[in-house]
Amino acid sequence: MAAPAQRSVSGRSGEPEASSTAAYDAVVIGAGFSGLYALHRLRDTLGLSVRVFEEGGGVGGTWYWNRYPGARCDSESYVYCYSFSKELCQEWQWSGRYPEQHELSAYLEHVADRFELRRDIALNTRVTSARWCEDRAHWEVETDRGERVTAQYLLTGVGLLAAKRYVPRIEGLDSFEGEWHHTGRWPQEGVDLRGKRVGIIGTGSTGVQAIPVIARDAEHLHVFQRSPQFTIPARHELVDRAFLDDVKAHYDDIWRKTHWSAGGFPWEHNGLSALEVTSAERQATLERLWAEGGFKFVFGSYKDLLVDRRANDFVSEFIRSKIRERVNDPAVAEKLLPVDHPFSSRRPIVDTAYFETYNRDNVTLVDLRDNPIKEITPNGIRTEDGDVDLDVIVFATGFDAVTGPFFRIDIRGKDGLTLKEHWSEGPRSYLGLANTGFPNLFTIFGPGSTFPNAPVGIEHHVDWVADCIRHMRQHGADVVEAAPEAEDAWMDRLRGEADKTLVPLADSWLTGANIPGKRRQVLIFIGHFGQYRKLVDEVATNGYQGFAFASHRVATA
Ligand code: NA7
Repeated sequence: MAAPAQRSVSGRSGEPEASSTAAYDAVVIGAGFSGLYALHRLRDTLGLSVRVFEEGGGVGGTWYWNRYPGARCDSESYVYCYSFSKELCQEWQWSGRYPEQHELSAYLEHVADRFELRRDIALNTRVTSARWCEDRAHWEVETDRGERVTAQYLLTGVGLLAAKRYVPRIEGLDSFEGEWHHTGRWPQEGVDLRGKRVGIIGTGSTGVQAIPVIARDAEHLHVFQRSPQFTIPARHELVDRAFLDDVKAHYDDIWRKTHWSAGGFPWEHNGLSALEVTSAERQATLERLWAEGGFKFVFGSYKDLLVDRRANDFVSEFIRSKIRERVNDPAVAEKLLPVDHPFSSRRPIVDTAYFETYNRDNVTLVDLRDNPIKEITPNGIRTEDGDVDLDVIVFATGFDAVTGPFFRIDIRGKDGLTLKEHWSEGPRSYLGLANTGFPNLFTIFGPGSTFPNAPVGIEHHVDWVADCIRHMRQHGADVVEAAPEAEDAWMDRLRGEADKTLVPLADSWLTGANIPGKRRQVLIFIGHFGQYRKLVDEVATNGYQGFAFASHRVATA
């Protein structure tokens, strides 16, 4: 395969050469789980020349940026990792059930070293624009460091969330005399919260992880809660060295199950409806899953939990009863009960001692539904009921998900059409992988793809793209584009799948409802991951239905 015309190599330091105009087979945006695997797969198995641009000062993507206190993965370590290398699976030792941020970051750094990826990654380099050049059938990519390169293929590995944090506009923030931080851009050197009066806004997955940890250090923690949440206990302690060693002995089987499962985990629902069993049976099942902890409570539970409101009500009420048990003060417990959305209509949350934290003397819950924030003052947060003096404000307020990371880049397809214009009525895609009018652009884990345990979904996408590129090269095609009717049909299907579930009932980043003014639309394919995988794979085996291939060389001959 083609070597780059004028190679611009950046090593560990990530220093790009100024004003380089190298030509690559592929450019990959982002060096998280997606970008690292894409580089390895395209370079080392297809022989392509590849350049990866990463905004962060290290590899890791989400796990580079999210360093807030308590940051850890809520998927089990042994499946929240790559499966492509048996050797890597056997070599790497996870310390426990859910890896903390630093462990995941170390894992991805190790992957970068082990597969010699660093030499093709430019760190501290943000892609600012990517334009499709129809005449030359390639992408022209520019970075904020003045690098200009071309590539036949452009792959985005920008992630669903971390690249575009959301800080709500609250009057007076600029006047605050203490420190404030968003959890998604936590300072590298950390923040010393010992003895400080801390306020945290947001009780999503991030807030739920951060609150118990911050409470241990802070003199006092005020939690500003807008919506109460359902959470499932993590139960780290149930996985030990012996279990993780046993996983290694059975990895092939575990991956086989995981790759075709509903959520990218090695388990399936129990085949039963929550409506067809007795209440004693249901209680026993839920108690057993509750004791096991983690996402199995969702994906290893009743088959109608996520699609039938009546089945869901049993489970939602079960969790509410647990919250009442976990919180000592009944008045506080009442404020913590989620009542405005069904369990799992938002992305489920896994917690460690979250609700018990409200039993501490140094933690105060501020219920923003009764007592909204009026403004931020130099000294803290002013609510309708009065002032809360603070040294530090933590925004655990989430991200402009799915579209936000793309809109930070000026991406232009055929005839100068911007991605923003193409997505003016909400993001579109074919299979979550491709867009009409944007030839040779592949969106790894992009809008309209599934949202399973992330590395599992990412590996599938990257493998699919690599196979597609191989197919093109074998058949003399150098341009691929999704047909408009295929994209339309996929969007219809996406809406149809979402409407079968309870997801549209909740305000969350999954529906775009977390950002004021953002169009409300289910942004991903809500459905069984294994079935999605089968469907997308069948598109390929049936000759890439819905895609049009062309040969630029023939067209311009
Ligand atoms: P989320 O899940 O979007 O949660 C954001 C939280 O911030 C949530 O509790 C919001 O309340 C709260 N929020 C947002 N804006 C405000 C304002 N203006 N006032 C008060 N509270 C506000 O983000 P996370 O970072 O926790 O998790 C994102 C994903 O990362 C997660 O799904 C996992 O996939 C990992 P709301 O509930 O909207 O009322």
